[in-house]
Formats: sequence, structure tokens, C-alpha cells
Amino acid sequence: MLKLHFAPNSRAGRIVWLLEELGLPYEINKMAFHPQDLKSDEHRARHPLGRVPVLEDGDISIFESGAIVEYVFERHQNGGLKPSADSPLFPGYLQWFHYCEGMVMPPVNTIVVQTVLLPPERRDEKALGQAQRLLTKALEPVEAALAGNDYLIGDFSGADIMLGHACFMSNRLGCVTDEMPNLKGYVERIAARPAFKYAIELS
Ligand SMILES: N[C@@H](CCC(=O)N[C@@H](CS)C(=O)NCC(=O)O)C(=O)O
Repeated sequence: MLKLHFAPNSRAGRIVWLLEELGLPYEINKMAFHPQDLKSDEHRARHPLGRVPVLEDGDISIFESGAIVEYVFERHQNGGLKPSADSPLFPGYLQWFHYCEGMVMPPVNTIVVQTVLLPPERRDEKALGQAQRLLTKALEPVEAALAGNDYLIGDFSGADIMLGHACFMSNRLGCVTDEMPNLKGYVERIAARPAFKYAIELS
């Protein structure tokens, strides 16, 4: 049985969402989003930085949300959520899948640090402003890609599990503006998916 190490309001939600979309059975180890749980020796043995998500599958333990999505697709099932390598949709799938952690999440991380994690006296307005501008720039191509498309490559795919979750988080942080109507609609479509709702409500 797959075992997901999870903490609320984190990228671990992507993996709950994925497993629910696929209807795969799994168990969940729900930790607090707190150093007491995440930085424990027990969890650091699973992830050297004490982060989530981590997925265990028998003897195998794997971290990095994108790697976990790919692992599940290849070793378990993809439920039609990954185009084959010879499909015309494949390059776009890869691009948006990796654009998530590569381009969108770095400024999201800074915004979360500067607005939630740091105590007010240690927050840096300049770093926050820079990250907000960077995130707006990173979201512009996503807004363009969604013109006339319900999902990133047309049909719902693993790229949405990654980047759609990042867009949802960006919207929560107030960084999806009225100038991004396609993204607003996209976030609403994602939020209406039962598997996504389940994952977010677990948080
Ligand atoms: N690139 C990694 C990022 C993992 C990560 O930073 N997870 C955050 C939650 S979204 C975490 O565990 N933070 C706890 C901490 O930094 O102490 C992935 O996609 O899995």
C-alpha cells in the first residue's frame, strides 16, 4: 500500500489530489506543519531536509512532488493524465509540469516566508515586492496558455496537478489579479474538482 507523508497547506496536497484523481488506495501519515514533526529524526530519515511530500511504496521512499507524480504514473497508473512521448501534447505537458517548481514556486516560497513564516519584525518589504513582481511575470505565460483552454494542455493532466496547485496557491496569496481572467477561471475549475476539494479540505 502506498503511504503518503503529508502536512496541511503544503505541496503534499498535490499527491493527495493525484491519488484521489486516480482512485489509488493509500494511507496517509498526517504530520503538523511544524518543526517538531517535520524536523524529527524520524521524518529526516525520509527526507534529509525534513520536507513534504514523501511517498513510500514498499521498500521505496521518494521525495519531490514532481518526481512522485511521475513515479506513480510509471509504476502504478496514469489514468490518461500523461500524454505519450509521441503525442503532440507531450512537449507542452513537460514544459508546464516543470515550470511549476522551476519558475512559479520560487517566488511563491519567498512570499510565504515574507508574509506568513517570518515574525513581522524580520519581514523584508523589498524582498516581498520583488517576489510579487516575479510571480506576476511567471504567471503571464500561464495566463496566455489558458486562452481558449480549460486546462494547460487542453485536457486535464499531471501538469495541472503540479502547476494548477501552484496557481491555486498564488491565487490564495492574492497574486492572481483581475488582469488574469483565464487564470481566475482555471483556479475555479480546479477548485471545483472533487479530488482537489478533498485534498484541500484535508489541509
Ligand atoms: N520541491 C519540493 C519542495 C518541498 C517543500 O519545500 N515542501 C514544503 C511544504 S510545501 C515543506 O516541507 N516545508 C517545510 C519546511 O521548509 O520546513 C517538492 O516539490 O516536493
